[in-house]
Amino acid sequence: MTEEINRIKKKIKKVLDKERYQHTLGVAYTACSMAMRYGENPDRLFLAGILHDCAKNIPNQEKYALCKKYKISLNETEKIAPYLLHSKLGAYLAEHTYGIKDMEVLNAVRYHTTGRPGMSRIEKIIFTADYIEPNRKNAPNLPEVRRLAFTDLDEAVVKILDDTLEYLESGSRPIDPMTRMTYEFYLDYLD
Ligand code: DGI
Ligand code: FE
Ligand code: FE
Repeated sequence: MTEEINRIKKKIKKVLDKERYQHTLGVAYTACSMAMRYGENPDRLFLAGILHDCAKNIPNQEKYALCKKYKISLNETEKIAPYLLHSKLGAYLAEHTYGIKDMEVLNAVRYHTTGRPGMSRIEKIIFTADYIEPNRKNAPNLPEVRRLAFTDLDEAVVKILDDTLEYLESGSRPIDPMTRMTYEFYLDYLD
């Protein structure tokens, strides 16, 4: 692994709790394997995986304060569901605190929770690796999504969004318009 990745990995370990760090390593190695499957650069995917939840353990109040300070604009759903903020804020920190310039890596962090229409392959890999990494235990249809992740990435993305939307609807949780837009985009895309 490169010097840069090792440096960032050490920093990330300090800002995450134990469980979140284990999840982060799981995402990094899963994304790395998927990079090998799809002919992407494993280092870029490892780096994106290591960084994707870098803002997760910041207290919610502080997340809002930092978004305001850094002029990160929030939609209505993000204003009421603070746990959604860690992706946008994470992308900002990845760029400005961790010194990442690779735009695709930054976008993979930015859109890892909701996805977005027209994701790059790197973004799709992080979105999927976050859902299937080995420490995940309770997500629905895990065996199927894990298989799809290595056979048909777009189908994996649709399945994850389908299950996520169902989970959010069943609990009357606020749905970020981006999550639905991504789902509809990839559903059309598969036809
Ligand atoms: O940060 P992680 O837990 O590793 O994973 P994540 O960033 O993908 O966050 C997963 C959670 O985000 C999961 O409980 C579903 C939720 N989520 C995804 N899309 C939406 C959403 N929550 C709301 N309220 N609205 C969404 O559109
Ligand atoms: Fe996350
Ligand atoms: Fe995650």
